[in-house]
Amino acid sequence: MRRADATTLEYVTASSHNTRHITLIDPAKQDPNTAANRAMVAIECGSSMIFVGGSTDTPDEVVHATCKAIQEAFELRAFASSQDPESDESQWQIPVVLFPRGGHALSPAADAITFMMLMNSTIRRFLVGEQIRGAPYLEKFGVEALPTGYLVCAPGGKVGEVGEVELIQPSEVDLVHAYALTARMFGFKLLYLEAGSGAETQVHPDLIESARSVGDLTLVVGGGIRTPEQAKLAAEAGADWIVTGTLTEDAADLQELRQRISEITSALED
Ligand code: 1GP
Repeated sequence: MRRADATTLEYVTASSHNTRHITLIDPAKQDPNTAANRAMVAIECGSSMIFVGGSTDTPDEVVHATCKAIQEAFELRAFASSQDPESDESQWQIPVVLFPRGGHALSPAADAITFMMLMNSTIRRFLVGEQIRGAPYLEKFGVEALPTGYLVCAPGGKVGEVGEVELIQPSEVDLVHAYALTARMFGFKLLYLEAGSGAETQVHPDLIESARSVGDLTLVVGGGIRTPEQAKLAAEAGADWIVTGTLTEDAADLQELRQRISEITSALED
Protein backbone atom coordinates (compact mmCIF):
# COMPACT_ATOMS: atom_id res chain seq x y z
CA MET A 1 0.00 0.00 0.00
CA ARG A 2 2.13 2.83 -1.18
CA ARG A 3 1.43 6.52 -1.46
CA ALA A 4 -0.67 7.23 -4.52
CA ASP A 5 1.68 9.91 -5.83
CA ALA A 6 4.95 8.01 -5.61
CA THR A 7 6.54 4.70 -6.37
CA THR A 8 7.95 2.75 -3.46
CA LEU A 9 11.45 3.54 -4.76
CA GLU A 10 10.69 7.27 -4.60
CA TYR A 11 9.38 6.85 -1.07
CA VAL A 12 12.45 4.86 0.00
CA THR A 13 15.05 7.12 -1.59
CA ALA A 14 13.48 10.47 -0.62
CA SER A 15 16.27 12.41 1.06
CA SER A 16 14.26 14.97 3.00
CA HIS A 17 13.99 12.86 6.12
CA ASN A 18 15.75 12.01 9.34
CA THR A 19 16.89 8.43 9.49
CA ARG A 20 13.76 6.30 9.22
CA HIS A 21 12.93 2.93 10.77
CA ILE A 22 11.94 -0.37 9.19
CA THR A 23 10.27 -3.17 11.12
CA LEU A 24 11.27 -6.56 9.73
CA ILE A 25 8.70 -9.29 10.17
CA ASP A 26 9.73 -12.88 9.61
CA PRO A 27 6.62 -14.78 8.44
CA ALA A 28 8.00 -17.99 9.93
CA LYS A 29 7.94 -16.57 13.44
CA GLN A 30 4.21 -15.85 13.95
CA ASP A 31 0.81 -16.37 12.34
CA PRO A 32 -0.39 -13.75 9.79
CA ASN A 33 -2.84 -12.16 12.21
CA THR A 34 -0.14 -11.63 14.84
CA ALA A 35 2.16 -10.27 12.13
CA ALA A 36 -0.51 -7.74 11.15
CA ASN A 37 -1.00 -6.67 14.77
CA ARG A 38 2.74 -6.23 15.19
CA ALA A 39 2.97 -4.25 11.95
CA MET A 40 0.17 -1.92 13.08
CA VAL A 41 1.91 -1.27 16.40
CA ALA A 42 5.14 -0.60 14.50
CA ILE A 43 3.47 2.03 12.33
CA GLU A 44 1.70 3.63 15.28
CA CYS A 45 5.10 3.94 16.95
CA GLY A 46 6.78 5.62 14.01
CA SER A 47 8.15 2.85 11.76
CA SER A 48 8.07 4.00 8.14
CA MET A 49 8.20 0.68 6.31
CA ILE A 50 7.53 -3.01 6.84
CA PHE A 51 9.90 -5.66 5.52
CA VAL A 52 8.58 -9.22 5.25
CA GLY A 53 11.19 -11.94 5.09
CA GLY A 54 14.06 -13.43 6.93
CA SER A 55 14.07 -17.18 7.36
CA THR A 56 15.13 -19.49 4.57
CA ASP A 57 12.64 -22.08 3.28
CA THR A 58 9.44 -20.35 4.40
CA PRO A 59 6.64 -21.68 2.15
CA ASP A 60 5.22 -19.22 -0.41
CA GLU A 61 1.73 -19.48 1.10
CA VAL A 62 2.97 -18.32 4.50
CA VAL A 63 4.78 -15.30 3.05
CA HIS A 64 1.75 -14.41 0.96
CA ALA A 65 -0.72 -14.82 3.83
CA THR A 66 1.46 -12.57 5.98
CA CYS A 67 1.77 -9.81 3.35
CA LYS A 68 -1.97 -10.01 2.70
CA ALA A 69 -2.91 -9.81 6.37
CA ILE A 70 -0.67 -6.76 6.87
CA GLN A 71 -2.01 -5.00 3.77
CA GLU A 72 -5.63 -5.67 4.77
CA ALA A 73 -5.00 -4.38 8.28
CA PHE A 74 -3.41 -1.18 6.90
CA GLU A 75 -6.29 -0.70 4.46
CA LEU A 76 -8.82 -0.94 7.27
CA ARG A 77 -6.87 1.55 9.36
CA ALA A 78 -6.55 3.92 6.39
CA PHE A 79 -10.29 3.71 5.81
CA ALA A 80 -11.01 4.38 9.50
CA SER A 81 -8.64 7.38 9.41
CA SER A 82 -10.32 8.73 6.28
CA GLN A 83 -13.58 8.90 8.26
CA ASP A 84 -11.97 10.83 11.09
CA PRO A 85 -10.95 14.44 10.42
CA GLU A 86 -8.58 14.32 13.40
CA SER A 87 -6.50 11.51 12.04
CA ASP A 88 -3.95 11.22 9.24
CA GLU A 89 -4.86 8.64 6.61
CA SER A 90 -1.41 8.80 5.02
CA GLN A 91 0.06 7.24 8.17
CA TRP A 92 -1.25 3.92 6.87
CA GLN A 93 0.01 4.29 3.32
CA ILE A 94 3.16 2.46 4.21
CA PRO A 95 4.94 0.10 1.84
CA VAL A 96 5.04 -3.61 2.61
CA VAL A 97 8.28 -4.81 1.04
CA LEU A 98 9.62 -8.32 0.57
CA PHE A 99 13.07 -8.89 1.98
CA PRO A 100 13.84 -12.24 0.36
CA ARG A 101 16.41 -14.92 1.01
CA GLY A 102 16.11 -16.15 -2.56
CA GLY A 103 13.89 -16.40 -5.61
CA HIS A 104 11.20 -18.26 -3.70
CA ALA A 105 8.71 -17.21 -1.01
CA LEU A 106 7.48 -14.17 -2.93
CA SER A 107 4.03 -12.60 -2.80
CA PRO A 108 1.98 -10.53 -5.24
CA ALA A 109 0.48 -8.75 -2.20
CA ALA A 110 3.77 -6.95 -1.55
CA ASP A 111 4.27 -3.42 -2.88
CA ALA A 112 7.92 -3.98 -3.68
CA ILE A 113 10.94 -6.18 -3.08
CA THR A 114 14.51 -5.44 -2.15
CA PHE A 115 15.88 -6.92 -5.37
CA MET A 116 19.33 -7.75 -4.09
CA MET A 117 22.73 -8.84 -5.20
CA LEU A 118 24.62 -10.30 -2.24
CA MET A 119 27.73 -8.52 -3.44
CA ASN A 120 30.29 -10.23 -1.22
CA SER A 121 29.00 -13.77 -1.72
CA THR A 122 31.46 -16.17 -3.27
CA ILE A 123 28.77 -18.18 -5.03
CA ARG A 124 26.90 -17.40 -8.22
CA ARG A 125 23.53 -18.35 -6.81
CA PHE A 126 23.39 -15.26 -4.58
CA LEU A 127 25.02 -12.93 -7.09
CA VAL A 128 22.58 -13.57 -9.91
CA GLY A 129 21.07 -17.10 -9.75
CA GLU A 130 18.19 -16.53 -7.32
CA GLN A 131 17.43 -13.25 -9.06
CA ILE A 132 16.93 -15.00 -12.41
CA ARG A 133 14.51 -17.34 -10.67
CA GLY A 134 12.51 -14.52 -9.12
CA ALA A 135 12.50 -11.88 -11.88
CA PRO A 136 9.81 -13.42 -14.15
CA TYR A 137 7.50 -13.85 -11.14
CA LEU A 138 7.98 -10.23 -10.07
CA GLU A 139 7.36 -9.02 -13.63
CA LYS A 140 4.20 -11.12 -13.90
CA PHE A 141 2.70 -9.84 -10.65
CA GLY A 142 3.94 -6.25 -10.95
CA VAL A 143 5.95 -6.26 -7.73
CA GLU A 144 8.26 -3.24 -7.90
CA ALA A 145 11.98 -4.02 -7.68
CA LEU A 146 14.17 -1.85 -5.45
CA PRO A 147 17.65 -2.36 -6.90
CA THR A 148 19.77 -3.16 -3.84
CA GLY A 149 23.38 -4.07 -3.18
CA TYR A 150 23.51 -6.28 -0.09
CA LEU A 151 26.75 -6.45 1.88
CA VAL A 152 27.26 -8.69 4.87
CA CYS A 153 29.66 -7.32 7.46
CA ALA A 154 31.17 -9.12 10.45
CA PRO A 155 29.91 -10.92 12.47
CA GLY A 156 27.50 -11.85 9.66
CA GLY A 157 25.41 -14.54 11.39
CA LYS A 158 23.42 -17.07 9.44
CA VAL A 159 23.14 -14.99 6.28
CA GLY A 160 26.93 -14.77 6.20
CA GLU A 161 27.21 -18.55 6.45
CA VAL A 162 24.44 -19.47 4.02
CA GLY A 163 25.56 -16.82 1.54
CA GLU A 164 29.20 -17.96 1.82
CA VAL A 165 30.33 -14.39 2.02
CA GLU A 166 33.74 -12.87 2.47
CA LEU A 167 32.74 -10.88 5.55
CA ILE A 168 33.68 -7.23 5.64
CA GLN A 169 35.68 -6.50 8.78
CA PRO A 170 35.30 -3.23 10.73
CA SER A 171 38.71 -1.97 9.56
CA GLU A 172 37.95 -2.53 5.85
CA VAL A 173 36.71 0.96 5.14
CA ASP A 174 38.37 1.15 1.73
CA LEU A 175 36.78 -2.13 0.69
CA VAL A 176 33.29 -1.01 1.70
CA HIS A 177 33.89 2.24 -0.17
CA ALA A 178 34.82 0.27 -3.30
CA TYR A 179 31.71 -1.89 -2.91
CA ALA A 180 29.55 1.22 -2.55
CA LEU A 181 31.04 2.72 -5.71
CA THR A 182 30.47 -0.58 -7.51
CA ALA A 183 26.87 -0.67 -6.32
CA ARG A 184 26.28 2.81 -7.67
CA MET A 185 27.99 2.00 -10.98
CA PHE A 186 25.74 -1.04 -11.35
CA GLY A 187 22.79 1.32 -10.94
CA PHE A 188 21.69 0.06 -7.53
CA LYS A 189 19.75 2.68 -5.61
CA LEU A 190 20.02 1.11 -2.18
CA LEU A 191 22.97 -0.33 -0.31
CA TYR A 192 22.14 -2.55 2.65
CA LEU A 193 24.88 -3.07 5.24
CA GLU A 194 23.97 -6.19 7.24
CA ALA A 195 25.60 -7.54 10.41
CA GLY A 196 23.30 -10.59 10.53
CA SER A 197 20.03 -11.06 12.36
CA GLY A 198 20.57 -11.21 16.10
CA ALA A 199 24.25 -10.21 15.72
CA GLU A 200 26.11 -9.41 18.91
CA THR A 201 27.64 -6.34 17.33
CA GLN A 202 26.06 -3.99 14.82
CA VAL A 203 27.71 -2.80 11.59
CA HIS A 204 30.72 -0.73 12.63
CA PRO A 205 30.03 3.03 12.22
CA ASP A 206 33.31 3.45 10.29
CA LEU A 207 31.90 1.16 7.58
CA ILE A 208 28.65 3.13 7.46
CA GLU A 209 30.57 6.41 7.17
CA SER A 210 32.72 5.05 4.39
CA ALA A 211 29.71 3.86 2.39
CA ARG A 212 27.97 7.17 3.09
CA SER A 213 30.80 9.08 1.46
CA VAL A 214 29.62 7.63 -1.86
CA GLY A 215 26.69 9.76 -2.97
CA ASP A 216 23.43 8.75 -4.64
CA LEU A 217 22.88 5.61 -2.58
CA THR A 218 20.21 5.14 0.05
CA LEU A 219 21.89 3.40 2.96
CA VAL A 220 20.02 0.71 4.89
CA VAL A 221 21.67 -0.69 8.01
CA GLY A 222 20.55 -3.68 10.06
CA GLY A 223 21.57 -6.58 12.22
CA GLY A 224 22.07 -6.52 15.98
CA ILE A 225 20.38 -3.17 16.61
CA ARG A 226 18.31 -3.41 19.78
CA THR A 227 18.72 -0.14 21.66
CA PRO A 228 18.05 3.53 20.90
CA GLU A 229 21.77 4.22 21.42
CA GLN A 230 22.72 1.69 18.75
CA ALA A 231 20.15 3.09 16.35
CA LYS A 232 21.50 6.58 16.94
CA LEU A 233 25.06 5.45 16.37
CA ALA A 234 24.13 4.02 12.97
CA ALA A 235 22.06 7.11 12.12
CA GLU A 236 24.87 9.50 13.04
CA ALA A 237 27.28 7.50 10.89
CA GLY A 238 24.97 8.13 7.93
CA ALA A 239 22.30 5.42 7.71
CA ASP A 240 19.12 6.52 5.91
CA TRP A 241 17.19 3.55 7.25
CA ILE A 242 17.61 1.34 10.33
CA VAL A 243 16.16 -2.17 10.26
CA THR A 244 15.21 -4.11 13.36
CA GLY A 245 13.79 -7.62 13.40
CA THR A 246 14.73 -9.57 16.53
CA LEU A 247 13.53 -6.70 18.70
CA THR A 248 10.00 -7.32 17.42
CA GLU A 249 10.17 -11.09 17.54
CA ASP A 250 11.18 -11.43 21.14
CA ALA A 251 8.96 -8.72 22.61
CA ALA A 252 6.77 -10.42 25.22
CA ASP A 253 3.60 -8.69 24.03
CA LEU A 254 2.34 -5.75 21.96
CA GLN A 255 2.84 -3.35 24.84
CA GLU A 256 6.51 -4.21 25.13
CA LEU A 257 6.81 -3.97 21.37
CA ARG A 258 5.23 -0.51 21.46
CA GLN A 259 7.76 0.66 23.99
CA ARG A 260 10.76 -0.81 22.18
CA ILE A 261 9.92 0.64 18.77
CA SER A 262 8.92 4.04 20.21
CA GLU A 263 12.29 4.30 21.94
CA ILE A 264 14.13 3.61 18.69
CA THR A 265 12.06 5.97 16.54
CA SER A 266 12.26 8.75 19.17
CA ALA A 267 16.03 8.43 19.20
CA LEU A 268 16.05 8.79 15.41
CA GLU A 269 13.90 11.93 15.56
CA ASP A 270 16.34 13.73 17.87
C1 1GP B 1 18.35 -8.93 9.58
O1 1GP B 1 19.16 -6.71 9.47
C2 1GP B 1 18.08 -7.49 9.84
O2 1GP B 1 18.45 -9.18 8.23
C3 1GP B 1 17.62 -7.26 11.25
O3 1GP B 1 18.50 -7.81 12.21
O4 1GP B 1 17.11 -9.26 13.71
O5 1GP B 1 19.27 -8.31 14.51
O6 1GP B 1 17.29 -6.84 14.18
P1 1GP B 1 18.00 -8.05 13.74
